[in-house]
Amino acid sequence: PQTVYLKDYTPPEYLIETVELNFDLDEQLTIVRSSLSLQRNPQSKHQNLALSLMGEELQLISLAIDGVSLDEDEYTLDKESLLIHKVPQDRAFQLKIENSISPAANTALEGLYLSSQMLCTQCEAQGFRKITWFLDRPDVMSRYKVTLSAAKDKYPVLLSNGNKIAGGDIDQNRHWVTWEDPFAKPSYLFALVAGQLEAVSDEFVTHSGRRIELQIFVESHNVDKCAHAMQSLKNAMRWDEETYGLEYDLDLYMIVAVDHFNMGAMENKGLNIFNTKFVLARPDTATDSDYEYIEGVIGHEYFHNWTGNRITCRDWFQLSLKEGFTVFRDQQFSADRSSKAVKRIADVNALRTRQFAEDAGPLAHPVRPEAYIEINNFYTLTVYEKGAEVVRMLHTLLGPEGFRKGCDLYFARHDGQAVTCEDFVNALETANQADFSQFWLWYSQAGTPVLDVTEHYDAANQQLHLTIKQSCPATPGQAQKAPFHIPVKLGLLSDDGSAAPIWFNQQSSNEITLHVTAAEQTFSFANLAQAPVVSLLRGFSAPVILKMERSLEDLAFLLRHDSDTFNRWEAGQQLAIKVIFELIKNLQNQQALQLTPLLVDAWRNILQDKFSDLSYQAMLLSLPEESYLAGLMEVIDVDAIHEAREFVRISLAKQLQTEFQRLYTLYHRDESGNFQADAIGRRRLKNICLNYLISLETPENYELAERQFYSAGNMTDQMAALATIANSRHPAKARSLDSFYHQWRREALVIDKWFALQATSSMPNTFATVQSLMRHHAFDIKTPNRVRALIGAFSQSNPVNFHAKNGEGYAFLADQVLVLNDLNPQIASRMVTGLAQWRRYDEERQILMKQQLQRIVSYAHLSKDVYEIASKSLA
Ligand code: BAL
Ligand code: ZN
Repeated sequence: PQTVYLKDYTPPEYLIETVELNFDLDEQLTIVRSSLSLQRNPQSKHQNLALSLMGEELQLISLAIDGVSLDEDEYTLDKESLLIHKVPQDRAFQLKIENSISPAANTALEGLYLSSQMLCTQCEAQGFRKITWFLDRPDVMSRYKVTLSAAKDKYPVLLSNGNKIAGGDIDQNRHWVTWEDPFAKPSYLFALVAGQLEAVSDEFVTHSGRRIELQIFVESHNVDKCAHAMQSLKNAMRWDEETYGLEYDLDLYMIVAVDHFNMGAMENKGLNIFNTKFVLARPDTATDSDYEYIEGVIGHEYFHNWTGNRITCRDWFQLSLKEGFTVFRDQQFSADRSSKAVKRIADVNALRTRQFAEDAGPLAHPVRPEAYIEINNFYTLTVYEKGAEVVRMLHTLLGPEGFRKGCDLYFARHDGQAVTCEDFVNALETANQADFSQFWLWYSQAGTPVLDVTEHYDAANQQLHLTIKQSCPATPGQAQKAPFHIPVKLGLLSDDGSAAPIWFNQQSSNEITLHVTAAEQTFSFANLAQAPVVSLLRGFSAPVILKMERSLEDLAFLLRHDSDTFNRWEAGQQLAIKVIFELIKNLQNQQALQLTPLLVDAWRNILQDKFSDLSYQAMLLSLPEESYLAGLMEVIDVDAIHEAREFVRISLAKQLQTEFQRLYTLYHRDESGNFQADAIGRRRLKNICLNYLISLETPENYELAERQFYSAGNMTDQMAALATIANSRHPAKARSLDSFYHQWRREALVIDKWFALQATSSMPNTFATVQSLMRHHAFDIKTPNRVRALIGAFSQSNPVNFHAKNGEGYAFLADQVLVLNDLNPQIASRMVTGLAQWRRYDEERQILMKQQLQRIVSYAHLSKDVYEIASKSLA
């Protein structure tokens, strides 16, 4: 397969001003008639008389230029393109293409496909070329007019981008609708939907008084699960006006929920298509976290209307231009809508557990990559989540007003254009007279920077000196790294826990941002009569690994007193990590385990302190996840990690049982349907208490879980109880799982949870369960959500069982990857990542994982998607 390089970018040779598409829709055979008004791009340097269009898996019916049909010798057709040998150079011309496609045969879910009984599209990144031949690249922006015709009974609802301008009956059985989108857009934002759908409608009045019609389309049995998505959309529209001054531009905003979707959702202009997972919610079917994700994703796709659609990417290397920025915007939105502290911790937790692993492995790449084989493989945690952290740092460096000024200039300068990450950073620089030339390295250098910090207190001069050394490990293709510009937020604590004034450069404040720019720098702080306790990297002000020797006592002190909510939580995590790693050492040396009273005291304090934000209190009580601990180990020992962490969980439960029970009883009440932050907090706190309590494996705690499971009126409580049961030796485990399945067998999204719960159980017989679930009649390998719930959850979120020493987990995953490869390459390549980190394990596991990767690479019909991930993992 060929590699595409950023350095080879050239402007398009032709532009397409307008596109008229006519679809004769049918699930077996759809006819597409496309009429393109083309002309040579004055910016193009080529003198080619030919026109090359992208197209895959299409059947050509006819071709004509300005009404004259083309003969077969006037064009060349191959698997990926249509080359018309000669087209007019000095004037605009009309190219008409007629072709057919087969939606029902499309299992890759790119282009036009069938999901349940509905026809829908997914065109990002390069799906449009599976609909018709086109200049399928984001820097070709055109105005679209789309006519859909279909059978009335099967497809009563016909949707596309923009505004509906006409429609009618063709005959008794077929009808048609025409849509027009007044805004020029790249082909990846095209969408159509046809099906038996019901609309849930509402409206939004914009800041300038325009009335926008809002519609969420779902299958009829889901009409009762749209209220939260609709409210989230209205919240997002208001928030973007208030925070960024951005107003919606069309008169209609539509969202369609589909069962089969490779991604979470898609921001098609005026017609978002969503995975049902991020739309549907009812208190009894969706957890509190589901509600939060839905609001976040609805916001994300809405925010794309400006950051992605009005201003789009010049080429796919610039993906983070729209994704990093839009993730940052959705994070800000969710933080404003819920608890800022909890949202930040959740985002950092996800970043450190998953993106840091990507950045440290064979698939590491810069936020703005320079080469790819298959662009679908670059919808990564690095492009999205690290990209968002990079935008967050720009926000920190400029402050909220400066950042907003920069964004205003970006929108004013580039509206209607396809631009680069440089254009974005340049707008922020110009508006603020800032210099981000060194900061730019965050876009171009891969790998997670490491900060090694040492402190020295000089009692005689009452000064504290902090020496910060930065380094960044080599990543594929980048052996050496230049120093980054890293904003490091700092606070100092006096020994009574209050803030010690920070005297820096003759000025005093309670918190400052240090600019770390050199390989080694020392910062000095004056007027400190006593050595303060340092609180560094507050709010996780940069996506770096902080290394600083700290005593358990200092960490416990910060956990009690730090006024920065992120660092307070982080101190508890660091404390638990230190303790767990000591225990891992003991396990590896076959020594007896003992839990230090210091951790018990720290956790007791959290349990006994008063918190206004109970979700935050629950987070403080959570132990670091096994996958995060794994990332910190030189050679990952999955069994020791699991055993040590379990030992801590059980020991804390034993020693603090009364406290856990007290809080459980205090907050266990039926508040189903109440999604206020305080009710969510009560559920979170109670459920983490339950999680500790059930580890004791006593009949009364087992009963507590079972009672909660059967009496719960909301999915958060039911799921939390079932999760503890499934992850234990609870005698009623099989009965509870069966009962749950029968209760929810008609709700696909709940059944996904049922699959995932069993696939992630750390109990010893899980692999056999996974195998039998693969044969369960509710399992369907053609449904991405189900694949992620079973195969994805097992291989990516069940370290002890997936990494079983006999290699059965690895062989199983490779088997499934090869099956998926032939059906849906995008999903297949996502599953390969379970094997990518093979170098991090012991030698025996390395050999077994590598064997499976080699087996995958040698498969005869390997897709580009899977080939790229598997071969890079082996390299
Ligand atoms: N653009 C692909 C889906 C998303 O990031 O919104
Ligand atoms: Zn996005």
